[in-house]
Amino acid sequence: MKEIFPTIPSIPHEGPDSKNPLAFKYFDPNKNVGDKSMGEHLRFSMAYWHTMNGGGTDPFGTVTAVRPWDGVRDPMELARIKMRGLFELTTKLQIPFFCFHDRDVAPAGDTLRECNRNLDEIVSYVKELYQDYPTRLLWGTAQLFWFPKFMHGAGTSPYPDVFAYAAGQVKKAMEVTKELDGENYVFWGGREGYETLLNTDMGIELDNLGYFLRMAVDYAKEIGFTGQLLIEPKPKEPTKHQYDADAGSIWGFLQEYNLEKAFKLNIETNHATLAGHTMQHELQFARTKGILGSVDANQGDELLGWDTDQFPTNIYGTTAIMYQILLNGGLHTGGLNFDAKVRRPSFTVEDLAAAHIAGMDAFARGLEAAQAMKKERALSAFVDERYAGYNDGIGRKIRDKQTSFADLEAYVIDKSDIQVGSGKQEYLESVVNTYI
Ligand code: XLS
Ligand code: NI
Ligand code: NI
Repeated sequence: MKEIFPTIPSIPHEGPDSKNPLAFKYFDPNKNVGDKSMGEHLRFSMAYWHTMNGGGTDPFGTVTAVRPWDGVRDPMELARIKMRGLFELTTKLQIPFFCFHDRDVAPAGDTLRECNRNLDEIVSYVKELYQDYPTRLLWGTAQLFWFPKFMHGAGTSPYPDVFAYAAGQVKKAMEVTKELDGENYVFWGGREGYETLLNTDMGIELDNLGYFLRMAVDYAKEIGFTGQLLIEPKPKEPTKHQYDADAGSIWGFLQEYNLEKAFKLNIETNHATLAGHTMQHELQFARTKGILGSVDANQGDELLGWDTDQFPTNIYGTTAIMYQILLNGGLHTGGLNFDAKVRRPSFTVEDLAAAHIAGMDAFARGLEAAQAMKKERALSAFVDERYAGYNDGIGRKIRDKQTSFADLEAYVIDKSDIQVGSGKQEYLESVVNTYI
């Protein structure tokens, strides 16, 4: 079969001294890190929408990317070439998974029935590609934000015809995800929010969104889809405000609609930044509540207030992410999906490969640093010590919820020696630096 990316070789591991841009310096899937191999820890995934469809456009300029399929006009032929391109590129990069939105991979039609027909054709093609390549589906999702009908939202649209269309579209996307053995299914509510409260009934919108997700849970059961359902938080962009703003707001929402057992979160670094949180905060919150499911691996620019979706190359960041993931006992069916795009001036196919390599190497280093930090209890020993007062005495009673305000008053009323310790923030920051 003729290669689609003949200039991209199978990427070798050459070690940190290599100057070859198309080689791994740190990522080595067979290397043992703790009780698992690096490949088992780092379940990387390629995002179809960025890597196959991204052209480098921005509000000020047209496509810059040069791609092997430039000039192919027939939309179904184009869809097939790009899909085969994805399988070839992921295999060469040793990326085991991919993710897609329904409308990324096959052209839309005038009706949902026509969209479904085009999608079915590509899904059978993916099944053929499964015979020749090892790449598999981490998650599928429905694209409920591009077309004009979704301008007011999908599950939160004021218009029932749009709500129904979105339900039909998600139904099909879930069927397809199951057919391709997808390990998870993602909901990202791009337009599930509002532009202005002057025209918005928040009560109807939130209730409808809760009901929409309830029907999705029921349908997953009905068709026997056993993958994990995930919600991806993001506070804004494209809308002014999105209801799934951050991990904390989703946790409250899930509990109100009795959905907290059915969903976990797919947490994206750049979305945490937009929410005014660190990625560690989002991951630690989700982990603490038992809903850390998967990660969209990218990074934002601290100086820019939008979703720049850059490849994750900041080792301090990947270390923090991998530390939380290790404390979570891994991501289970989840993975590290590069929801990231090359910069507009990085227009060559070599840039696509180099960008993924850069992200994979940064995560390899983050994993090793985090594993050492965890093993040597560099932070956890201090944290355990900090809360040790709750292990016995009055602290134990508080943890066991065996006190009243009157008991606690009696305990402290004559105490003159109330002691606290230092938080040692700067010291702990220096400890983390010794692992990076
Ligand atoms: C957009 C989101 C999107 C989801 C999938 O900001 O990150 O790409 O991951 O719909
Ligand atoms: Ni994402
Ligand atoms: Ni994003």
